[in-house]
Amino acid sequence: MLLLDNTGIINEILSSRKSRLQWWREARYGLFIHWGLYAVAGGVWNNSMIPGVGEWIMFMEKIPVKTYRELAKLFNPVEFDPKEWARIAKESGFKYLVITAKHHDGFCLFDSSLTNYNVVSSTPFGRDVIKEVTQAFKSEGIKVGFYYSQTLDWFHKDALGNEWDYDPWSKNFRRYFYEYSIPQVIELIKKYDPDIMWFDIGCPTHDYARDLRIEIHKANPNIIVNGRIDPWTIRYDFLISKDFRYLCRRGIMFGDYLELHDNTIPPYTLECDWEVPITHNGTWGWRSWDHEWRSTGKLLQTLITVVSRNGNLLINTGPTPTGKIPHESLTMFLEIGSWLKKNGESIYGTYAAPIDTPSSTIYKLTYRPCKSKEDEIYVHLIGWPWNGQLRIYNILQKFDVGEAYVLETMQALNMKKSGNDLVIEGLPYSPINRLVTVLKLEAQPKEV
Ligand code: FHN
Repeated sequence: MLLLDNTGIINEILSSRKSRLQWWREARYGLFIHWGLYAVAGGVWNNSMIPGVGEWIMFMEKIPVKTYRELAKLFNPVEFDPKEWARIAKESGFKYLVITAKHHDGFCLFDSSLTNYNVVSSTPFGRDVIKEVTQAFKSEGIKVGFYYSQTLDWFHKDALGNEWDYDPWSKNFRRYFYEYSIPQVIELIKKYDPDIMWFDIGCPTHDYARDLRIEIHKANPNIIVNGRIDPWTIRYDFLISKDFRYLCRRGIMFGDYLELHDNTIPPYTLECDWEVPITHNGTWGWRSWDHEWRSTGKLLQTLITVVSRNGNLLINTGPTPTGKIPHESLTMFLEIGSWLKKNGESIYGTYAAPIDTPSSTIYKLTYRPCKSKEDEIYVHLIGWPWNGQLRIYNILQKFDVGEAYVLETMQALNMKKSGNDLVIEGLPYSPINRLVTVLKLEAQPKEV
């Protein structure tokens, strides 16, 4: 009988996916925040810089729970201002947030009734970060998602991951999963009403993923769930095949979209809904000594490339132990926000263009099909044609192009046909936008 019940709700979950994802597909651009006790350590332990990402320091140094938990007494981010974070995110053009509610170290950034190992009960700070951040971001019209480590938990004796404090043979993962992990996810949903639940690493098997997904859907059927709820085995198959199309077909079952490997941009368009999380420097959680920041241009080109291949980009920042967004992230996110104010229509609500574009071009295309008027094709100039002419390959195979102009100035451009290519003429000898100049084409699909 249980299976029959599940079949009904699973069909409901799968059949409502497309409508649930509509806002998420339009959003295209999200802010990822990794914050917790690891920010206090900042990538340093016993006066040594610890290799590996900042939020894994407990694992890298096999720090005993009784030692690591002492960091909670030092967690007092006196500069934390969730409204400032939300204003920065709004100015930066982010449409959704994903913030760590509980990472692998098991520390909860929210007032959980299932454990005192949380920011309200165990720190001098004593404020509910998830509650305040959720209120502030929703007030700015930004959707809110919670990162939750559903499988790894180095604090909980029955969870996977901590084999330096706990005997692996004495673990009871089922007890952890069904009596702690799922109830805590439902607690987050009922207390804070997120739009996304963002899981990580994957559940050990499909059964765990199915049961978790069913409980989420029962609590709120509108919540979007990322692909890392599904078993990690699927992703490792990919590591062997290296075929992103395979991952598209097999990568998700109970997730709503495919979550690619960290910092992995597929070399071609994926036909499924997908997102890639990327770091801004070399870590997710704050590391005081990590100054290897990707440039604004690199971040923007990554955003454009990801959207041009049907994806969403989730860019991370790891706030400092005092609660500030790192200055480098603040500066570069705002620069991209300024660009998006002038060119955002070429990103939000656009898709991969159905045009066979060679990979070596100096431009990336995005596309918005329109029902009531010509379709819109956006040409993002990653490089610059120093002879004033830009050849757009194969576009005339599928479209008749009526008009072409510079998006941010509305300056009309001359064009001529060259076989199946369109040649834009009369471009100035230097880029119009110092980051990326965007051209807009009004295009009528050809009858096939
Ligand atoms: O182990 C985590 C890591 O700390 C970080 O949260 C990333 C973000 O995508 N996810 C896992 C590694 O893929």
